[in-house]
Amino acid sequence: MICNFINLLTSIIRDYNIINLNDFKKLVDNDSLLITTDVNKKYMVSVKDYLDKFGDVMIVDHHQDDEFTIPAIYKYIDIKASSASEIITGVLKERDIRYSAKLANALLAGVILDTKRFQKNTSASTFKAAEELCNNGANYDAVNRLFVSDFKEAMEINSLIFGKEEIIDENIPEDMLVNNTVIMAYPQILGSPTVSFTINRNKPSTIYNQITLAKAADQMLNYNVDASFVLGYVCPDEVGISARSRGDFNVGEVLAKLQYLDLPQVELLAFQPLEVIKSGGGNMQNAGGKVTTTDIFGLEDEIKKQVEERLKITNPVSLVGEQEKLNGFYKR
Ligand SMILES: [Mn+2]
Repeated sequence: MICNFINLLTSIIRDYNIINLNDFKKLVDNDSLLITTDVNKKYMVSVKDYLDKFGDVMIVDHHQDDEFTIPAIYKYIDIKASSASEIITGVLKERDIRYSAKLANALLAGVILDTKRFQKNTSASTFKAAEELCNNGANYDAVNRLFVSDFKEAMEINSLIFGKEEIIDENIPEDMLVNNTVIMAYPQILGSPTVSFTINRNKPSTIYNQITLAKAADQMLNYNVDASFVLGYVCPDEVGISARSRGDFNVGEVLAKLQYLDLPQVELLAFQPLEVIKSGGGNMQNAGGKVTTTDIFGLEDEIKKQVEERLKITNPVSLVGEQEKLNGFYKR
């Protein structure tokens, strides 16, 4: 998958003059225009220390702006758009700008990535953008093939999500199973949102790549959950969090709250209050963060508390519990 992407990218890059940060420092002046797309936070761009050097700044994005947004005179932010690619496709059409099939493929890849192949955050304008891109030479089948999954990575994600282990303990009257993923329902007047929480509860200290956590959170949206949170150590004393939502439940706001909390950590000294927002934040449907802590379960409790506060429910119903009685089937 990576290889296909690199091929697509290098063929696009050949059409442009790409510069590195050193060239940039020599070239930037008051006549320079910075255009950021799919990102608007100062702390997420590589030129964050040189923002005042640009004459003008333009933002084209689908992430909510906030106090960390790069100051810009030209801002085109549409948080209802599925992806920045959808917005750009609209602009290209509106302005009647011609573009190559290569670029059409790259934009379609952006739409497919952000919508999980049109499974989330997809509106009539998303389909319109896809149609437009296909009419301009994008090949849906070819772009789709860029997203085939890696088998080993799928195994890791699946064992993180579905992992369960028997605890056979003389002190516990009944043998139990520990599930990595729990699903809670929060009864409301209208409907009952469900939220999943995934941690490798059986081997909590396992180190994961943040991307694996994000893909696991993504995958949980294939099931009957409205929002998913996946936590895992990304370093021995740092927990990565990835959250996804398919609808109105704002996971970005839940994770942003973490920075204001005193987490019940084992190593309170190691906690850096701004870490969460610095390394992630997010929007309504996609959010990520990192917290310096050695207490992954304490962090999970804090996130659960935030979710309860948000949904105004203090006693959610567990649909899939952390522990379940071990039936004979699992016993060896
Ligand atoms: Mn995006």
